[in-house]
Amino acid sequence: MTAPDAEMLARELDEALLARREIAPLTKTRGDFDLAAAYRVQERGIELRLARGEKIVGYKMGLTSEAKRVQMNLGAPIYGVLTDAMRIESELRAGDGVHPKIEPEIAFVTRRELHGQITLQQAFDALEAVAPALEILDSRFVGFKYFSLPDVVADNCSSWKFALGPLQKPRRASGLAMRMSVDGAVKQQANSNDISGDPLVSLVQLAAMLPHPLPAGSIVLAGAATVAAPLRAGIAVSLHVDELAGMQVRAT
Ligand code: OOG
Ligand code: MG
Repeated sequence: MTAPDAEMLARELDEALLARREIAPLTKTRGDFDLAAAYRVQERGIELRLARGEKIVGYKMGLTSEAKRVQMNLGAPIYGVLTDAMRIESELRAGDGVHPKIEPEIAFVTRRELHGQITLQQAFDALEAVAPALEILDSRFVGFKYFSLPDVVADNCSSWKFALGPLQKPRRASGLAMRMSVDGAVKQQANSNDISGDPLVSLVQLAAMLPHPLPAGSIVLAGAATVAAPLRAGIAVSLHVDELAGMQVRAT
């Protein structure tokens, strides 16, 4: 794909985001494109957001658990960009989205730059903090389904909002029980190792996939441990991760 095409697709997605409008998968309406082209569209889309004053605060890994790969029928880990405008504290308006979904994650904050092939130990040594996290996705595509990996990557991996729980001092986040509840009833349970075999592996993978160094001070979402649940107005979603902390997001 040539540069103007990436620009055009990024604008189409950005307009859908701003208008809260669903569009057909781009690979269906605009012709097939590969993953490399999809990341170029994603990058152009982020540039549009930066031009509106948003700042990059980190990255998210997606499809790092088998549960998510099966739910979305897509095969391989991918990454997207997080901006400050996507971060929420504990409340959001579900009606500001199109078909939002919420999923339980683990987040890392880094204190050193990371780049290329790194070991688990190097990833661990670069940590500033670990936290439970809830990601709220909202695809720009019709029905939030039936899209290909390049479509999802172009759409910044369905990102919309995210919330971090209390930041904890650096620790391995492996082998921790995770429980996501909706209005107090447990909806999803998993082990943190359902994320990439160990959530820290997601950070190793991100460093290897990014075409540039991951800056110190980045927030990194390791990917959802379970399938995502629909987010409707009026519900409260809580996440508890053993040995870390609890957190809650309320949708109005
Ligand atoms: C793609 C984004 C996946 C995760 O944590 O696996 C993701 C999607 O589900 O639309 O954020
Ligand atoms: Mg996610």
